[in-house]
Order: sequence, then C-alpha cells, then structure tokens
Amino acid sequence: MKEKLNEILMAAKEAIEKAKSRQDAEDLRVRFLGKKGELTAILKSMGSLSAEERPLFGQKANEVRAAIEKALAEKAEMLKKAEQQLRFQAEAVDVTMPAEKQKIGSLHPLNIVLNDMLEIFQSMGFDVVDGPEVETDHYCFEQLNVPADHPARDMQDTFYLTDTLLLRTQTSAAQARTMEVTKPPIRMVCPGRVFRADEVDATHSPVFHQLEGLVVDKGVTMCDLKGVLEQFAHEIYGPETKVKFRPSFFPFTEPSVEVDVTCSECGGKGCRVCKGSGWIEILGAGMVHPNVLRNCGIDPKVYSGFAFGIGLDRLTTTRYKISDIRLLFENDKRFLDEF
Ligand code: 2NM
Repeated sequence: MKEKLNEILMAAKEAIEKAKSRQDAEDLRVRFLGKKGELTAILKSMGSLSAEERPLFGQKANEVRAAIEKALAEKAEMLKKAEQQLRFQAEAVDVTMPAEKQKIGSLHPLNIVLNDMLEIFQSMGFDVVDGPEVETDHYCFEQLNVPADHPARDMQDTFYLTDTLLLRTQTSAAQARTMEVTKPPIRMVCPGRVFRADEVDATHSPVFHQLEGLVVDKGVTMCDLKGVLEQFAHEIYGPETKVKFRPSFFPFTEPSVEVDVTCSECGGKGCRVCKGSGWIEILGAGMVHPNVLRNCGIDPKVYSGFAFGIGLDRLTTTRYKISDIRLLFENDKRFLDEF
C-alpha cells in the first residue's frame, strides 16, 4: 500500500508537470485529492491494515497529500505568472514607435489664392474691408451708376429677396458704403462671395468670388491704375508675364479696361487653356465714374480714383488645373485633401 501511495505521488507529480493551464491544475486536484480522488480512495481502504501499520500509513498519506498540494500550488503560481507574462506582452506599448500622423486641416484653394492676393495689395497699402452679402439695390446698383434698365439689374440675372433687397452681384457695394463715410485718401480691397443667377456648368456657378479694389485721392490717374495692376499681375503670374490693357465698358468706370496676361500655360504661344490666343483675361478695371464719386459724396472735381474687379474662381482653377468650377463648392474631402 505504501508503494501504491508512492505511485500516486509520482503520477500526480508527472501530471502536474505537464499541466498547461490553471484549469488543468484544478482538474488534477480533483483527480488526486478530491472526494472521489485517488488518494481518498486509498485512504478508505486503510481499514484492512493492522493497528501498527495504520498510523505509519496515515502519516505517509498526509505527506503525499501535502506534497501534491505543494506541487499544485507551485504549478498554479507558475501558470499565473506565465499567463500574466503573455498578457503583458500582448498589451505592451512600444513608446518608440512613430506616432500616427495627425490630420490637420488645410486651406481651401480659393483661400490660398485669396491670401496671396491680399498680401500683394496689403503690401501696397490697401486696407481689407468686408461688406454684407445681402445688399440693397441702392448700394449694389444706384450708387454705382448702374442704370435701372441695365440687364444686370434684371430679375433674370440677380437674386432678389424683396423689391429692394438682393444678394450682391459685386463686392463694390461695400466700396460705395465706404466712400460715403470716408474722406479720401481711400485705398481698399473688398474680397467676398457674390451671386448671379447663372446656370451651373463646368465654368459657371451662381456663387463665385471676387476681390474688388478702389483707390481715391487727389490726382489719381490711369498711370496709377496701370502700375498697381501690372505689379499685381507680375506677382501672381511671374515677372516675365506680359500685361495688356484693352478698352472695355462698365457703368461704374470711365474709361474702362479689361486686362489680359500672357497665358501661363503656353507662355503666349497659344494653347487649349487660352483657346489659341496666347492671352488670358484676368480682371476688369477703370477710372471711377464721376457719377459714382458724386453719388457717394465725393467731389469729382477735387478727387479721382481707379477701381478694379478680379474673379478668384477662374484664377484658382487655372492655377491648380482644376477642370470643373463645381469642385470648389462641393466640399468633397478627397478634393480638399489635395491642398
Ligand atoms: C470691375 C471693373 C471695373 C469697380 C468699381 C468700383 C467702385 F466702387 F469704385 F465703383 N469698385 N469696383 C470695378 C470697376 C469693378 O469689376 C470687373
């Protein structure tokens, strides 16, 4: 029977050695030490032993039980440490790994172009002025010498909110407001959204962007206009760019001009972008009409001025080779991410 006890101890030690999980260890505890376990079974057969043998056997059985318990406890501790080790490895954070790239916003292409333009004009001493997008026909048309029967005032072309309120068709409405309350010299640019009832296609949008400029002072001439706008064109398109002034007509200026620059795509040779002409129209300008100055309370006999209007949208689409103006307004993240 003593041998039997030794066999149980050996078998238990071997099995415990091989246990791979805490559940395995628990199963072994039941198998060897449980109520129906092997050690209990053999203790139950103690009755067949003699009175001398019994205490010896009992002592030996207790030693075996203690040894198995100790082996199980040690194994359990080992398995717990191993499991912990695995968990630590799985949860480990490598603080030397490069961080995930932070996504920071970028400027909309229109704002990149606008910032460039504002910097150029601010460096020439222009103030930047804001105005309301909802305007009156008084400031948008009357003060700017646009006659009542002018097609621009038609319902077909302008978004009217009421008889007299409308979405501004040009930012110069804000300049009329400034002229009314400011004694010259005035040097200002007005950037902003403007609205016209256009059909939408790849080159037209009912919402677009302008930057209009105005200079009023004593003795301002067409030479000043040419100098400022040539400087602007050279800074935007490069110093080798040629600039051409063509006679034109606007109700708010007299004389009026349109300004072309040599095509930045082909350098003036003629290509698809400039439709073979070698030139691209970039802005309209002129000497402020005496009626406009007078309407706004400035004496045209004392003061003169020049003004200009530049579209931002075409400048932006040609600079970044954007094929469709609608991309500027759709807020498609894939498009915006390219800037
Ligand atoms: C243009 C073309 C020519 C213009 C006129 C004025 C103001 F306020 F002085 F009357 N501001 N901007 C103007 C002149 C705008 O856009 C193509």
